[in-house]
Amino acid sequence: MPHPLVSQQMIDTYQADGVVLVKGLFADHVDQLRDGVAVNMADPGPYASENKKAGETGRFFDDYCNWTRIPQFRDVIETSPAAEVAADLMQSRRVQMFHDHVLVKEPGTSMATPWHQDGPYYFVEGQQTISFWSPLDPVRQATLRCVAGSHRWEKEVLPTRWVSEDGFFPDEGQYIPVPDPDAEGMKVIEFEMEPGDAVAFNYRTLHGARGNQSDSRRRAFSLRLVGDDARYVERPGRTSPPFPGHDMTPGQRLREDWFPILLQRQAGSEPLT
Ligand SMILES: O=C(O)CCC(=O)C(=O)O
Repeated sequence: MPHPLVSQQMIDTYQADGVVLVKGLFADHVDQLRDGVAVNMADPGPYASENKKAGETGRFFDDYCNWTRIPQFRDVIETSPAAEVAADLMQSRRVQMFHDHVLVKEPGTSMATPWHQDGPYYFVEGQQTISFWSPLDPVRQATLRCVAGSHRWEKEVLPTRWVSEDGFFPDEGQYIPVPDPDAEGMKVIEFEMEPGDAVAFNYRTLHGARGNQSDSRRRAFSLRLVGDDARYVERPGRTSPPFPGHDMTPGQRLREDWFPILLQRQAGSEPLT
């Protein structure tokens, strides 16, 4: 049986569309996550950035890979139902930590999060991947937007730098150009969400978000996990996140001392649907 937050229909939707809403995934952890975001913003890590193009208003802060130093994040990762839900949606026996990401758009932030797939920035290959994007404030217009079925596209979308819009890697040949899903009539899935709800999406799902023109903050916590078929893959340059000194080789599972196993279901104990 899947976790009570998950239905068979959600599993089917996740597999077919690469995106599904998980109502209340972090509902019991909203205050803890807000505290963690406050700690993170007061004491940013080495990868923190302020995403601002010339002429943009507001503040768009993001930072990642802080769960080992921010106890609130570690506790949520270890005690919330995220790993169980991830196993069900990915149809994976194993769930392994990848990293956390905080994205805050203060009121009046004009900058949109550009359309992108996360996969091409990462050194991870595989279809059993999942990112949980959870707002810590109610979201309407500044919610996450995902293109249904894009996780099955044959070629990856060109990864770019969010502010300069330059290609992220020197070699751009192997990617398709960044589409404009609204103009191109693609099926864009988005939800009005309450704090602690989560959008689950595959690393290859094309997604983006509008700026935050509302008068309240839009704090979001993202948790990235991987499943059975995830393997280390070499990219044409430094990945994001980079994890310097990781020492992994192509085809290897992610090293468990850096990316701990959060859940391992025994064969036969949890019938796959
Ligand atoms: O919060 C946002 O604006 C974008 C989030 C995102 O791109 C992600 O979580 O991968």
